[in-house]
Amino acid sequence: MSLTDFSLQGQRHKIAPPKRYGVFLLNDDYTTMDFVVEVLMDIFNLPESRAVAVMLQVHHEGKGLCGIYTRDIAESKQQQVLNHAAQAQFPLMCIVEETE
Ligand code: TYC
Repeated sequence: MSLTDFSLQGQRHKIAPPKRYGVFLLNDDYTTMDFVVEVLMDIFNLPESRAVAVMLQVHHEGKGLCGIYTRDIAESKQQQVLNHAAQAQFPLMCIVEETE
């Protein structure tokens, strides 16, 4: 990962860009397709066509990427998904993984 050089009050500094984290949905047999599409549109701001494509990828392949964010945002999105699913009594699982 490339470092950015900058100087502050006459001193040189290097900062690394923040690590990026992928938020993924996992498949299950109970959560409805409509609910997953709604989550992808409302929480991950995907247009309906992309939301349907990601939902079908999860349904067929077991896992699908919803978005890539800094750690705080990724964990906040994950929590929003888990809260929304619990409220609707669906077992939808959402995980966060550091990207390479
Ligand atoms: N497999 C679910 C069904 O057939 C749909 C589904 C898709 C569930 C994606 C979870 O992350 C998921 N109703």
